[in-house]
Amino acid sequence: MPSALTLGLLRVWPLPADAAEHGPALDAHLRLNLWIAFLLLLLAHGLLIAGVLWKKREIRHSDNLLLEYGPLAALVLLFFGLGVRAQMLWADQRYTGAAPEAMQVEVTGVQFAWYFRYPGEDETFGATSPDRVAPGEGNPLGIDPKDSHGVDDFISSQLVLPAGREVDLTLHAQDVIHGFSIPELRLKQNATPGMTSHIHFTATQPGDYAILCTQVCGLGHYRMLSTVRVLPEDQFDTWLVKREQAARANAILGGLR
Ligand SMILES: [Cu+2]
Repeated sequence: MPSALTLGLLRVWPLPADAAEHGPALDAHLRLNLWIAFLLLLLAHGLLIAGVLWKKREIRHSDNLLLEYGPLAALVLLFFGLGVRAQMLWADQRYTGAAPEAMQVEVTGVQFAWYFRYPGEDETFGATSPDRVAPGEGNPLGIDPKDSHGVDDFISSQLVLPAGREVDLTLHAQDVIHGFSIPELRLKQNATPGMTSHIHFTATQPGDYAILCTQVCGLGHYRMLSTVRVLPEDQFDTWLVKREQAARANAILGGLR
């Protein structure tokens, strides 16, 4: 429903660029909600003004039950429908399950940084344990050196993703609740200590986008800022191979292989 008003509002308060496959449906639902709220506001004020100007002064209950409860029931149905639709859009990234071939990346929130772990050539994450967490010794996620799956895992301070390929993110937190949020990818999911959360999605537009923490997680919350770099698929593959080779070289140097 493009109109002078929407165009004007969008100019004052534009949505960020849409860089994910599921984004347009979410945006359309958001706009639909705003339009319905706006039209209901006009309608309600119109009725109020009309009532004050032309109708009887006394306030009394109508004998017409349909007139009294009909609009109420219609509103309940309308907002219930909008809520169900919103819940379905939300669940699409969470409860439907990612495709088996989706790329796996683990996101860990720590006061005050994000770590991104890739599973390496074996495409399987190594086991971690909290008592092995030692950022000063180069093991901020507590990867267990005895688990062979972990030998080729590598950690990046920047989230690098391919455009056009489904990604399955596994979210963890080490200390308090952090809010993983990428406005351009229309993603927001809490990372909660002791819990594993998943979101899956497909980025469409290559570019650099900000990753924010949307939970006030402590004094350094403001600097819990990272970036996601969405690359065209061939460039992503080059990056991945380079990082996997470096991880393998590290493992050989460290005597793990
Ligand atoms: Cu945080």
